Amino acid sequence: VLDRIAKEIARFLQEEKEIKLIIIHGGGSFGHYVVHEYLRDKRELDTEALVAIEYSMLELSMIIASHLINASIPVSLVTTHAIAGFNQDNSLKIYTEWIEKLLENGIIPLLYGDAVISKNNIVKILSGDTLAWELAYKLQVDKLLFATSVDGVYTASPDNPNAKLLSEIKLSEIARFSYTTPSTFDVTGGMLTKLKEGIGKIRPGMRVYIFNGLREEEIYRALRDRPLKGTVVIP
Ligand code: IP8
Repeated sequence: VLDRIAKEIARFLQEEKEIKLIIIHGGGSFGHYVVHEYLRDKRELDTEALVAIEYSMLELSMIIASHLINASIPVSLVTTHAIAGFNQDNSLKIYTEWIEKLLENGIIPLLYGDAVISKNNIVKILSGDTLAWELAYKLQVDKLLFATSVDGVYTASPDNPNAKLLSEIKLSEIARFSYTTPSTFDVTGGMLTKLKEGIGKIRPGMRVYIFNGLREEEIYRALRDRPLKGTVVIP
């Protein structure tokens, strides 16, 4: 899957040489499981957990970076915990200066959801989704793409046979969605986080799509603004 995704991104970049792109990935089968184990055994995330989670996420990111680099995508792996953390009031602080420098030089920053330290010395999990919305807001991007393992946002859990795929969703209306995540191991809240974190961060005119990255060509099509299926997110 990673090789196919890398090829789709590489194809788009070949066609759009001037485009500025940031890639962010989530915890997948790495970070979430480590967090889950620490919370199960110790009920809290301590410094030992921080070290283990950060290391596990870095391992995943190295794997992802290697697939992207093999497809000739000029990626610079930016360790999230070194440039981001939470303020005392729970707002997110990201040092974006070097990300912007990379973009200016045609390099694609690769970041990821991570364990970070907050101003009040608490270890916290920063979801890749939260990071994506914050960066999109700070850097005033015109497009934000969420490649997931389902076709988009449904009216209920996609496992539910009555669930309907929404072609569009207004962030102001998400309160009526009750499901959170199809997996007990997803410690950051799945689809609802992707949407909730956009409140106050989405700008009018910004194109935001949630679509299925497991479907062949869909990432390429989304980069081209025409995913086959999916949900368009609007304010
Ligand atoms: O999968 C979570 O990132 P996400 C990262 O984007 C960790 O929510 C460390 C579980």
